[in-house]
Amino acid sequence: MNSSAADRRLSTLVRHLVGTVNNESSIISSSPTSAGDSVFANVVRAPEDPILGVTVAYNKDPSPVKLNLGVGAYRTEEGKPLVLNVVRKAEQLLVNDRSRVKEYLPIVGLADFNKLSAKLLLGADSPAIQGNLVTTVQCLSGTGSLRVGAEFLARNYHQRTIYIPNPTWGNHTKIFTLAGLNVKSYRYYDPVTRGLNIQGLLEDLGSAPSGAIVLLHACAHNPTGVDPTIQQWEQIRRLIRSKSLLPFFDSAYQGFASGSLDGDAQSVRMFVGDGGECFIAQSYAKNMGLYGERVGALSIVCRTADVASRVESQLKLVIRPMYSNPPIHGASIVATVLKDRNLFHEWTLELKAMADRIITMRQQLFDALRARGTPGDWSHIIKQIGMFTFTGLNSKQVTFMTKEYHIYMTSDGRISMAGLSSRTVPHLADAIHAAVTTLT
Ligand code: PLA
Repeated sequence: MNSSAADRRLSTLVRHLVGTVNNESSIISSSPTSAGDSVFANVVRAPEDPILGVTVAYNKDPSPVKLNLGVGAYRTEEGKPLVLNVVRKAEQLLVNDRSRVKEYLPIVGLADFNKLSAKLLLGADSPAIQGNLVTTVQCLSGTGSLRVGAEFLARNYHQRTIYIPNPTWGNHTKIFTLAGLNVKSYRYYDPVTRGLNIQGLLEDLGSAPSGAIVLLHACAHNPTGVDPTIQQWEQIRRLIRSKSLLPFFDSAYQGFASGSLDGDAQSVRMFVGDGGECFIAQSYAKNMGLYGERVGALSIVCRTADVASRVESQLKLVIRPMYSNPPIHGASIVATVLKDRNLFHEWTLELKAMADRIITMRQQLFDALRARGTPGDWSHIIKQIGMFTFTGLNSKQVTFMTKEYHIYMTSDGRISMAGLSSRTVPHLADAIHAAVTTLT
């Protein structure tokens, strides 16, 4: 890194830290105030994470009717976490294979996993894969893939501005800022229509500086559940290419939105299909239920095989001092499922069942609000896509629902539909009805 890049990185880091603590002096003062005090006596308590902190609050609540719709984690109709059958089978195969060892993986991770992940994302017949234009490295789930990609860009790309949608997953700003990028936003969601603000999006990206990076949600936009149509994706693609912007996809929900792995990869494939460069961060947290295994991949599609291999050599320089090499177990599960025809087929069925259950929950919640005559148009609940509904409830209403009904959700009014079940829909509908009719 040259010295101006290092300076920039340091100053973004300081800005970030100052933003997360209340008292600027606390980050520099390390001397004890009196004998016996901790050298950390001045450390200020940081706020809980806006998403994962919801689970912390939920865990403390003794109420038997409490419901956690904060974090996007799939639950069964019985409200229990789900380990997919194919995952159990794959793990059994791994355990039974005595030839398997626990040696370090290479810096870029498990080779089979990387190849199969690129195929899953770009399609088995992808010319980019066949031409060796894609470098794929195993990373720590979606978050780690985004971070590695961003650090690579901060070191190796001429433009350090990244445009993210407004709103977006809360961690995006922090990931990119701490990697050394300048974060700006583009208009995405229109609260009035509860749909995509395509005009605003095209205007904002149209006035972005040439070469700027653009973060796109591949499908099931978090938190809004609003995705561009295929025609709109085509408009976005043309604009991005005509301005030489660099697309960086966050693919955290492939298969989870529509139930079809290929269907949910269409946006990414449109961009890769035109031969231009493209970054994709992939996560198996949701679609294979491997949340805590931290399995994901970063793929970078380049214009030539030679560039792709040089890019990979630089990715290794990013990864090695960060965590050296990735964990072996989760990636082995994924590779086992993806390379076996029967397991793969079984996975697609289990994935479809999860996606379908979420869609059923949307319908049930919509019907329950209609039955209660809850004021407002709730059709967005059935129109939105993926794991979340962006309800439109304000933070006061959210606080009310948590206090009075023990329903936990993020303060922006996002609810995880995957955390609902037929049993809990009436309770949620009662809470929304009460919140809307008593508070505006
Ligand atoms: N990208 C998006 C758009 C996400 O919604 C999430 C997870 C990730 C990346 C990262 O997932 P991973 O690192 O676990 O692969 N978002 C969750 C969880 C589901 C979280 O906030 O960490 C959410 O509740 O929004």
